[in-house]
Amino acid sequence: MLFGRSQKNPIKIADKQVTEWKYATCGYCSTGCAMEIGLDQEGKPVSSRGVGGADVNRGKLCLKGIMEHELFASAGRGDKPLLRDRIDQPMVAASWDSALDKVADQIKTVQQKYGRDAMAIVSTGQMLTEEFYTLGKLARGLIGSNNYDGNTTLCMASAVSGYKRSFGSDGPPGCYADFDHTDCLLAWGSNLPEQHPVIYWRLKEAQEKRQFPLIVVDPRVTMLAQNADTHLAITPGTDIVLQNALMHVILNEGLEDRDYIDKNTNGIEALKAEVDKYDPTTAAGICGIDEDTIRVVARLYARAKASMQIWTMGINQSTHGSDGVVGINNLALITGNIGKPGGTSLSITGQCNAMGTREWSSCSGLPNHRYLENAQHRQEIAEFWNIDENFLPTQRGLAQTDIFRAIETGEIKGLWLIATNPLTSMPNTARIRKAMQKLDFCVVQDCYADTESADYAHVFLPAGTWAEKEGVMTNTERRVNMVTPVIKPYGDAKPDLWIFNQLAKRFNTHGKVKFPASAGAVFEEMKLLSKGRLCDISGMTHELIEKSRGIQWPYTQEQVESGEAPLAGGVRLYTEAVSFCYADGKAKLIPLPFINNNEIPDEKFPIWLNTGRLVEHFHTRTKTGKVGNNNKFSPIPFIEINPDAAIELNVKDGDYVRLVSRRSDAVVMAKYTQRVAKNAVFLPFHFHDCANRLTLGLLDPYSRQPAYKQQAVRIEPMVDQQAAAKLSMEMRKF
Ligand SMILES: Nc1nc2c(c(=O)[nH]1)N[C@H]1C(S)=C(S)[C@@H](COP(=O)(O)OP(=O)(O)OC[C@H]3O[C@@H](n4cnc5c(=O)[nH]c(N)nc54)[C@H](O)[C@@H]3O)O[C@H]1N2
Ligand SMILES: Nc1nc2c(c(=O)[nH]1)N[C@H]1C(S)=C(S)[C@@H](COP(=O)(O)OP(=O)(O)OC[C@H]3O[C@@H](n4cnc5c(=O)[nH]c(N)nc54)[C@H](O)[C@@H]3O)O[C@H]1N2
Ligand code: SF4
Ligand SMILES: [Mo]
Repeated sequence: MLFGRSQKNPIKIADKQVTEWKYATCGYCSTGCAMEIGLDQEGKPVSSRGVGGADVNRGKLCLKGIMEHELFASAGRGDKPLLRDRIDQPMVAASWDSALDKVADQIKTVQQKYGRDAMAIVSTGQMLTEEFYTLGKLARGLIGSNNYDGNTTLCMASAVSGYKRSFGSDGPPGCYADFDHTDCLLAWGSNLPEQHPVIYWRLKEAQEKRQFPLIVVDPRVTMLAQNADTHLAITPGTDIVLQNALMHVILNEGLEDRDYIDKNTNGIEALKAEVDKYDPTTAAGICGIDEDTIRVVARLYARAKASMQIWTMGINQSTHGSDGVVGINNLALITGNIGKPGGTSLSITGQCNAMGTREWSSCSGLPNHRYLENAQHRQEIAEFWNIDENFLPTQRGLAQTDIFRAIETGEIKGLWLIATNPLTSMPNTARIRKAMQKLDFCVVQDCYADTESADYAHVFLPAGTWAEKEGVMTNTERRVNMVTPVIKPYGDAKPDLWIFNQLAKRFNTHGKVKFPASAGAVFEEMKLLSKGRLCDISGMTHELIEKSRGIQWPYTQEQVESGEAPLAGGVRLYTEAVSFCYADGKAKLIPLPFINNNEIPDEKFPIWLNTGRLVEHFHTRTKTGKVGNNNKFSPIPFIEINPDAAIELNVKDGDYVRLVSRRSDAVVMAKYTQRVAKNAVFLPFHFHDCANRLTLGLLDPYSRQPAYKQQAVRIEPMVDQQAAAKLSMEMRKF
């Protein structure tokens, strides 16, 4: 039999007639792939390609990046400002001036009536860094609401909090090049091949050359787990038990790095006393990993010359999220695996510029990792911005998740959402919907007008997106890279930076605070504020960043002037002895007692519900839901279900089922796979009125991040499959 197309003419790919390529950094995930967008003769974006000379991706892109040029003119883009007085009225088109006037007036009204903090601002990890910095100046310096935070609370907050607790500062210490030096890689709750495909490619390439062991901790057989040497299918929410048990073995078998511990850390005695309670036999009973495997993994990790850990949402999105990060850092510190090639604890970040917002947005503090709680930091920033120091609060306000609770209680009356879609992304949709209905005033600033959250807006501000704008983004490995304006914003949409600057004029009536108009000028201002700090970018310029295809911070002016600047910037942090950010330069070892406080399956709700992502979709599908070749892969919501469980329930592969939690229900298709255990299902969270109708969202006490990955549901078969299919379709907006 003949396979292939030998009897036919070869496939011809139509020439896209690209006449110019323009530089950008991908606007989806935090890998930070350098890319170029091809424009045809009319200046229309027609193609995307990876940049060969870029250190991150070396010419590669994944299936989201490769189709990213299709976004600019995709369905649902906002093309003009929209207004209404009440949310049960239709929106009407308005001029920019009247929309911005209304936003400024309403913010002032809410603040006068209910107090400054009654106006909350919720931002994102998906704007450019210059925009983050400018919004921070406006929010903290002029509007003066302390209830200003970002969707990063749903995402990176546990990592930030864990880094701060262990090392005294935020800032991932490692880089992708660590894969080329490591002798052992331990990955916690991270599915690189689907969520960071190009980081995975870097890992795979390194592994093929040097054959180091890959150990994956994940309750589900993810694509990364399928490629692992050892897969530890952990009981959901028990990672710190496993971490404590690994440390138990290491400390009791003398496998720790005593010299490193003595020189660089505080707290080994208290840590040892706690982990002594987690012998492998006891731990196995809680975390579900057998005791011998725990011992083998502990020895592998501790004996390797350089060991690396990475993690993503399987750790962060838990009631023990911050502790899980500290546990990873503890393991790294007791074995001396920080700041050396291949020895690191690297948080894989999420959104394209999750790092930029951590560094510069002032969301939970002040620019460049400064704290509101620190008097000197407040003084420095007040002086630099030319505002009264007493205008700044002395303690951070509410985190994003607490802001929605304060709307419920009436403490917050106004909400400005910027590049985030909480109606789909927050846990317990019904509760969020009710909260949104309580607001006196809501403004949504988004590049799409058809988001579920825009349904609750009094004003909609259409923003330019990604490469319709100019500025920088920082990726997982602290690499700052450029986005250049490839095309002008869609319709009458405007860059977020322009919107912030126009609003600033309406609050800055005496012109005391300077708001530079161009991204380049904003960047120059940020450089001044970064000098001498951990995140020093004073040696960078937009031009140099583009020429280098991205530069890692720290990258100082002194290094550049003395000719000592490494080409790619600061590859690793904490490379010197006692260089941590606590006053004595030492890192903290912190004991982590385990308290099981998750919603655990029981008789009524016997199945673990795990939620997460698919390679073809991004978040709430405002973007990938509109790109044919992304949406086609999974246009409808589904669960992964173990065939043994399905057969017992009389559910066939492809049947629609009803998932019921203590919050609500959702109708989804059942897909058979042995990737999930018999007592668990996996549900992608990308679809509106689906996964997050069911989630509980208990919060981590330190980071206030929701536990999206652990909750209990039951599965109900549905008799009328046609009606079920219709229901499932109707639940989605697009
Ligand atoms: N294609 C695509 N890529 C993306 C995104 C996207 O939406 N689509 N989003 C980006 C963003 S913002 C983020 S934050 C990242 C997220 O990237 P990842 O965190 O890699 O993705 P998730 O699917 O959310 O969750 C990762 C894994 O956590 C596991 N997990 C669940 N419970 C536990 C547990 O108790 N312990 C452990 N150890 N693991 C557990 C899940 O089974 C899942 O496989 O992806 C980024 N990249
Ligand atoms: N059940 C469950 N829920 C989850 C998760 C999970 O794993 N499970 N993961 C959580 C995580 S890690 C994250 S990061 C969140 C993401 O949650 P969200 O941030 O709410 O989701 P997005 O769809 O990314 O929303 C971003 C919005 O910004 C808009 N946008 C994009 N670019 C621009 C721009 O340049 N300017 C402006 N103004 N708008 C822009 C998009 O159109 C979109 O509406 O979801 C969280 N929710
Ligand atoms: S791996 Fe991430 S940054 Fe790279 S092309 Fe894919 S979505 Fe974009
Ligand atoms: Mo995220």
